Amino acid sequence: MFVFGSKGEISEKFLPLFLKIKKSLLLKLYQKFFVLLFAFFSIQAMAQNSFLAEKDIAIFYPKDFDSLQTLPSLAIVHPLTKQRNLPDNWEIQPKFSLIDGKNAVEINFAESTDLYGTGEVTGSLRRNGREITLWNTDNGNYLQYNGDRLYQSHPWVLGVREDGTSFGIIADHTWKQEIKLNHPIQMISEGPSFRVIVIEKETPQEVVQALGKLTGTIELPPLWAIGYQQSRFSYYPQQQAASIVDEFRNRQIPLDVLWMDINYMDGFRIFTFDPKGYADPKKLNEYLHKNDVKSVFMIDPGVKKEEGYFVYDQGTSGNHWTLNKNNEAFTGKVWPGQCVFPDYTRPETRTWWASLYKDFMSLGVDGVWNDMNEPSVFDGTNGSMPPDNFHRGGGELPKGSHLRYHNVYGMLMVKATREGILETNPNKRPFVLSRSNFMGGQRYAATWTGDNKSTFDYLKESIPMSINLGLSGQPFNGPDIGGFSGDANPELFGQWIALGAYYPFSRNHTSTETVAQEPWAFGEEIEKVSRTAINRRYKLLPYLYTLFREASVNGMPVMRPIYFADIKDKTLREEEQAFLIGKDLMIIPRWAKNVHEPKGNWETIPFEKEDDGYQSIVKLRPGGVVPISKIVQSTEEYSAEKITLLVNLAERGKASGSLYDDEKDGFGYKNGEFSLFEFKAKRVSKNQIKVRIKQKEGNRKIKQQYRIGWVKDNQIHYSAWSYSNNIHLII
Ligand code: NBV
Repeated sequence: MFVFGSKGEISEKFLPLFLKIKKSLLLKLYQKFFVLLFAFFSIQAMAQNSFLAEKDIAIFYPKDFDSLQTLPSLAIVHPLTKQRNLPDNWEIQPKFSLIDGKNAVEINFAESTDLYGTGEVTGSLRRNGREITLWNTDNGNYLQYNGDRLYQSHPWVLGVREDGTSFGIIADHTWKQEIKLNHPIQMISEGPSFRVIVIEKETPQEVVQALGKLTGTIELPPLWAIGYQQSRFSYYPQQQAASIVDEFRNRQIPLDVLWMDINYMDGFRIFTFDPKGYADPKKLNEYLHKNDVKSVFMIDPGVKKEEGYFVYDQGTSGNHWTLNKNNEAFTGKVWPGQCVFPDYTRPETRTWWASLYKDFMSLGVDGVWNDMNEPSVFDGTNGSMPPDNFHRGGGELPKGSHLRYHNVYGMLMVKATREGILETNPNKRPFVLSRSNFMGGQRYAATWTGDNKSTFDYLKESIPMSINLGLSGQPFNGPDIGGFSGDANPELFGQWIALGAYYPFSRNHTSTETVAQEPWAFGEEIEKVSRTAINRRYKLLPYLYTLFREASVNGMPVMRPIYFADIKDKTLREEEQAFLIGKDLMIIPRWAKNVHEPKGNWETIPFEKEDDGYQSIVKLRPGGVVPISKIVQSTEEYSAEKITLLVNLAERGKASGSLYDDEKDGFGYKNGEFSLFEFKAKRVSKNQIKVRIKQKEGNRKIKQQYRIGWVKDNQIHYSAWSYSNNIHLII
């Protein structure tokens, strides 16, 4: 390599040495030998275009693979170097081909396999037969394209075979593509040929964890981001925003976050405030904080094209805009009128974008909501930028067309947003919510499923959507509770909030000019239903936080499909009304009919004495121990110092669970400032159980009181509170 130049000739540096020998014949022979050696290895490399990067992870390269066209991967963060040859019996063998002249891959699989994943798409949980286009699209009410393309792209398929063994397939590129889940599966790109990654494991849970390892997991969110959140397009003026918080506090309905939609801006100019309605955002944030509520403000990517507006001026002088095919800044219409759009593929542009958050965050803003980042362009090609727009790239990213980078526009935006927030508040965990994203984007932002509608169908559909996002690597997601467009009604809202308390991301949001959707907006009965549902979420905080921690460590979704409870039971594979939260709780919405429940004695947790007819049925897995706490009005008040352990013994008389706790925010946990407790319950005699509590990980010590809540035959039997590590209960 060092001796020979690119064509096999001796490099100049070494020539004098060889000339000294003065044996030109020898030289020629020597040269030939290396050329032959080189050719031999090249042929080897061609033949070995697939290999194992890990025991159960195979990589397949097409023959004409040109790494510059698809790499570096924006999804994969784990190194994929060759460890071993692909074994002969490797089952899932992608076949590279051309379909209608497009670069594609075809994958055969056993007929009886159930397919899931493919990210954010409408429709049923089981994806077999679906044809999905990966082209991030602002698709209000999911009406266009039959709901087959939405705001995010996940070139990812999870296959669960009859016996539960599972595989995962990644088409590792960002170009526009189609996934046809037929026999065979076809992944058809509008770009050049691409590599394919295949994961092969014993269970779907292991496949999803491997996906987390390859594409990264969420960063642990601040605890407040797991609380209940209230939003609307838009609370205006800021006094109204403050009064919403007052209502929550006066009515004793827990609340953690209030959201500020675009109307807070001055003429929709990002990073500005409306001088009339939001003249003093700092004061609003202070008021919210005084009431233990955090604020999240919206920032869109479209920058108003207007000289004298500081964001436009800075971006123009920094040359930050995405270019059109004529090499000029692309302009398109969004909320503020004619806009230009940052080219987030440029590292300099990301740094500049991040810097904009400094003054913004210092007003006491707690989190950022990045909307419209597909990007949505009202008068653009199919509602976005034309595919022949041009991104300049930089650093490791090559330059390329919008056809290549469209699907990661939002992802690169939120990467920069997150960095900006972190620079301003280095000791706080950033929280970013993004509408658009790409596989792996869970590393930077949580998501919601965009503009749904206030109808029962959308409520129902939210469950398989959220589950599949979780199965595609994004555990921190949820829809607009109550529905975005159209008017909710008391019945619908009651049902929705009673379910929404269990979404990983639990936020009520509605559009402008729809009926109000705060929990009290539908009368006393539904206010009570809402309070009960939200109270339940706060009771479950210790369990939920533990699940978010798990998601951040190993990529397991928070919301899981019922079939995760028993992967061999084929009757569970299509269940999409009920779902699991973690592995121990099953949530059955009140309207669900003919639910396929997993076998075994799942005990219903009787949370309240009276049944209001709306609350979801929550069942505890036989063998599960779930930590719950008392109701608090905000996570600020929460503490893991007094915990009830709900126990449902498995047939063999045992159960186990865990609890994660830390400072709620900040990065101390990365240095061991956290506690992870393990609970082991055991039947001592027919009427007697004991639970042993042990700190398994972390250096944080807290003084804790526990009690057992033995869930049995629709009742909870409580022990006395105790500071001991061994608690007994006799009933
Ligand atoms: O910013 C306004 C809305 C927002 O409320 C919604 O959540 C986003 O999905 N936004 C879309 C812009 C257009 C809505 C018609």
